[in-house]
Amino acid sequence: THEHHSPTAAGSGASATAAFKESSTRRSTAGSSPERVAGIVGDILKAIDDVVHRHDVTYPEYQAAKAWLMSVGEGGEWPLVLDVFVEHFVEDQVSRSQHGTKGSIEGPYYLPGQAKLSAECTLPMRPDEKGTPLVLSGQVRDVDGNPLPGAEVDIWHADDEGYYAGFAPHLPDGNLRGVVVTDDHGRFAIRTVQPAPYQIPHDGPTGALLESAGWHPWRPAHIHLMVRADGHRTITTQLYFEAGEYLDSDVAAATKPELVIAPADDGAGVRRVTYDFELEKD
Ligand code: MBD
Ligand code: FE
Repeated sequence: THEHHSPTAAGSGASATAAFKESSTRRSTAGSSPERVAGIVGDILKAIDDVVHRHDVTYPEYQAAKAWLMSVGEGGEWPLVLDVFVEHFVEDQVSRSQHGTKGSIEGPYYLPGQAKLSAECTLPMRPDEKGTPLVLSGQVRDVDGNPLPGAEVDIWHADDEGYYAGFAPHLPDGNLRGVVVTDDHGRFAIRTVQPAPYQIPHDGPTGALLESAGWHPWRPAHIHLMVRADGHRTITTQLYFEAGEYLDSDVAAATKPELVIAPADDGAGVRRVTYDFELEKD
């Protein structure tokens, strides 16, 4: 195990909470009318009512749920709980009206303002960064096939031990994160290392829930991306690895067959793969 430098749920949760609150684009209200709020919240409460009746929920169970919800807040685990258990429902709904590359959830560990990198680049990493070298290359295009030069491929992923920079105290800021700008042909080639499967922090209330329900805490190895181009709808997505462990049992239910890549060894110990992104106009 790597417990000697494992970030605690409370530690990474506090960082994720702070990062979310700092992001100016999320501070704006959703702009929903009172009718819409009443409709949505009213239906959530009705759904809870339905569950209470169907499962004949008892007072001790209600009190346990109440205590758990309070501990999630106290432990700073709301970003984790919501992004693991709820975000995929919203992403699925939104993606029904989105053309081009399939999206996936953002999760709790995006950090804006990373180093801008040229189209052919190596992600910032430690000199002794562990993990199989991986080169992800491709092209960003609009849905009509026109290349998008100057598009941004904002990429972040866990290291070979499954930890994210900014959410694990032993990692340097910006490690395995970057904003890659596509060249005149909309192309990019990013050298990095293969991420490991990710175990969500399980020493806090989220872990206690997983344990109580008999669910495992793993996400398959994945690379997060946010692909932006002027005048186009940003795609937030993730790429997964063929035959990867937990592909079919992602605790965050965020995999899609279209997002599974199959890097091949180039004979020199580097795994290479191509993935193109298609953005629709906004
Ligand atoms: C992650 O790395 C992640 O992608 C999600 C969705 C939840 C927790 C950790
Ligand atoms: Fe992740």
